Amino acid sequence: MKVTVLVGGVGGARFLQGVKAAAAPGDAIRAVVNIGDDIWLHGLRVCPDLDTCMYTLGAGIDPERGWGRAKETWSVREELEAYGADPTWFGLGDRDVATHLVRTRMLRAGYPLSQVTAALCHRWAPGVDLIPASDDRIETHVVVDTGDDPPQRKAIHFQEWWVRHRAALPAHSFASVGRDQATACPDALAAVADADVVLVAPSNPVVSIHTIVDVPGMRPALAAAPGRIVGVSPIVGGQAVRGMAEACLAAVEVPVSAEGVGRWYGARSTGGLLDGWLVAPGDGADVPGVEVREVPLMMTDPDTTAAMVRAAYEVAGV
Ligand code: GDP
Ligand code: FO1
Ligand code: CA
Repeated sequence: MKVTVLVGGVGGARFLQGVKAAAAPGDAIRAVVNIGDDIWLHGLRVCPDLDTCMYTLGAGIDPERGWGRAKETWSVREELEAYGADPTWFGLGDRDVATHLVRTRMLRAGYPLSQVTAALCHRWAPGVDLIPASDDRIETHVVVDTGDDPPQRKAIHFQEWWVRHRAALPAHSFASVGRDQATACPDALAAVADADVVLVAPSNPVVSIHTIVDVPGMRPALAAAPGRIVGVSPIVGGQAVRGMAEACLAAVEVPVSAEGVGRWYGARSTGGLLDGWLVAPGDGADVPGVEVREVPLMMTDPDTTAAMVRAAYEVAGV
């Protein structure tokens, strides 16, 4: 069986562990990964969601933080701070820096991000083909108030909003900078076009999943996908299981509920994304045109997550 999964960072990576645990020998697992969080820092290209997936599946992740490398040290960060080199609010660990050095060198040599990612994955052997949603540069920016009088607005990089301000600055909207000039990665389109089933991980609906679906070329590919598309809610009991997704949903005026997110994704039969939608027990959602099923959605370990994945396969009929 060929399964393709749309994923962001931590939620996506943990879901992929379940997809791997549910796989039969010979199954092909491909992940289309969000690149909207990517950022140039200190001359290095940093791709947090790709790296979170790569390190998690390659057993190199720091499990407490959920991002970056285990057994990390921070000499580079301390030295950069000593120089007063901005931004000091985003920390690159010493081990992690090696990844960004290799990536940046290959990008500068002209390799597309998808090939660079494949080369980095050669070391980590994640067991999943990690495909960036685009080989082009697309970066999420967030429109916020400056706090000045009279009121003014400005757009800041997603990482500045998320990490520096911990999503506490009210967001008015999100913009995918570079999106209009970008095209979907050909491997991502192929992964959707020949999948037996497409899964939408319980990733951040706004800054992970929507950012992927919004890449030019992705929406028509998903609309035409021969396999059924089944999503998993990241909202359980009316709140995000982890992180600050509520602040993102507020900006796009989507209710923080499994039903709210399901309706926002919409039914594929009416121009939306989904054929099926998994919600947690008790979260019963009415999403017109979508088959909704209640199953436990806590990704406590890969085997528990695998049960969730099998339920998605049942809904998909594979
Ligand atoms: P990020 O890029 O690191 O923010 O990670 P993702 O976008 O891939 O996923 C973030 C989302 O994962 C959050 O909105 C959480 O609600 C969701 N999430 C994390 N753990 C779980 C879990 O165990 N179950 C479910 N259903 N969602 C989860
Ligand atoms: N998150 C933080 O809260 N603080 C950091 O200093 C930080 C550094 C960092 C470096 C590499 C990387 O791959 C991820 C990093 N993250 C950090 C996580 C990341 O900024 C966000 O959680 C995601 O982009 C949201 O998905
Ligand atoms: Ca992310």
